Amino acid sequence: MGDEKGMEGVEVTKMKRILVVLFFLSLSVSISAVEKESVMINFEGDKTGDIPIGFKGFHSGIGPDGKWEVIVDETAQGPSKVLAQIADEDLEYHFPILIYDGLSLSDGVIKVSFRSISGRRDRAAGIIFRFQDPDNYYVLRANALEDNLDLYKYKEGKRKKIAWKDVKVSSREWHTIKVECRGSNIQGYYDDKLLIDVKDDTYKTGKVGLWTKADSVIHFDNLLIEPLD
Ligand SMILES: [Ca+2]
Repeated sequence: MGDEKGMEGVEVTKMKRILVVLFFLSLSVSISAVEKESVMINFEGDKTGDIPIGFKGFHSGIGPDGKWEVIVDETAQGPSKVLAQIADEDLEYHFPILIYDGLSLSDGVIKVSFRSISGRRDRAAGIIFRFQDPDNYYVLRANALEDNLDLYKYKEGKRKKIAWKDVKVSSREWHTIKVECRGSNIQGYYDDKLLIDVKDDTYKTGKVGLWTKADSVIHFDNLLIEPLD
């Protein structure tokens, strides 16, 4: 009897181990599936007037969240729905943010098309990456009033410029910005031209999103999020 009980105990322990292994296997499969999937968001399936599905609004600095909604822009390439940030708060240290809630990214490529519509203080369009919270993240942004591409780090709500390059950024025309990050290497592209190439290891992973500044009214389209191995 004693032996039988012992055997049962061994069997139960084995079964538990198998279940634990299966659990962690399924966990690692689902995590890698999320991290390795490329996402292209063109907003065509979203409802005009709404925040696109899967996104969440925040802000850095002072003032309210931005006002983000899907609108029709006849100048967009191909299909014509785009994402617009239409609030035009006349505040200096104010940064509307819209985060894609679907995945966290460590190494990857993030690219978006944008068009600066208006803004007297700023006409700035940015890609947020390795987002921890609205006070801690990186942003690569182009500004059509300043004609430059800058990379900033936000840490505990304070903004620090890490790298920058002067480049002509016209208003009301479509352009692209792109981030490529691998470990501490961060590269910034404007219209597919490499302009920023630096190292920073403050943040290693985090969510991805879009960013504007002050009274910038910006249209965004074709947000690509591509994890790298
Ligand atoms: Ca579109």
